[in-house]
Amino acid sequence: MTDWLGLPALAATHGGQIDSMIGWVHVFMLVLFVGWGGFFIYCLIRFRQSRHPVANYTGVKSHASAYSEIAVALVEAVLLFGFAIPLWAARVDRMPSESEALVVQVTAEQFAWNIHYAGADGLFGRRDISLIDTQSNPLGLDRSDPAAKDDVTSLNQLYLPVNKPVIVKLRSKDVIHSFGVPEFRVKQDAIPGLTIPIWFVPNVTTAEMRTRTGNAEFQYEIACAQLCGLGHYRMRGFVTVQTAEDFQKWIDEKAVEQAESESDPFK
Ligand SMILES: [Cu+2]
Repeated sequence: MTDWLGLPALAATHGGQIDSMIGWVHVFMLVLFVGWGGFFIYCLIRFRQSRHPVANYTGVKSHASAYSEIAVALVEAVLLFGFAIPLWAARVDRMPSESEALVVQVTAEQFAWNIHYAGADGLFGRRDISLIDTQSNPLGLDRSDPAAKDDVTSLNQLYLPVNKPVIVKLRSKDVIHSFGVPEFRVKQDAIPGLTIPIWFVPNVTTAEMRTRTGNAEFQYEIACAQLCGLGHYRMRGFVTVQTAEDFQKWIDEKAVEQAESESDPFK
């Protein structure tokens, strides 16, 4: 229904509602544009100087313009209270419970996305600012914490299972960044000092999207959507949406790999 808007391909369950709202806003703006534009042209002709050499200080007596203003305000109120606010409320109030969702911590920094999974125990390991090493441990994860043993971290590569709610807990190490994935219809600022949760349900795997778009290279991209410094343009992350089995395989392999490299003193 909203194909005419030329929006990016849709790959999250809530996106249809957002698209239809964007569609309605465009339809309404088109009606206003044609309406006010037509009225303007009508006035130019109707009140032209050759027909009205002397100004009329009484002006128009009809209330038509006031009524149309009221109608516009009503339609805007319907868009706001009927569509936009309920949609937003569903996003922020009705979070899925953490037990039925995949929780991922995403920490933005100039100019990268640090991804952190809790691993099989579902507990995120301790993070300590004194352990931060920009090359080997950008999150300052304390591998000696038992909860951290099976944690998985990755740089700019977010792997997600398809059709499962994902809660992303967004943070920033330095300045304001913004986590934007157009196909998921998600965009949220990451603010230093705050942990901001966002959630969505990706419903199209990367492989499926590649067949659908006919682009074998297709990747979901996390684009930083706030100008965050000189390297802003290269602050890109990638999302790979996989089947539940493939995702499990990926995270299990990573967990083993990272636990091993941590226990190896000669890594
Ligand atoms: Cu950024």
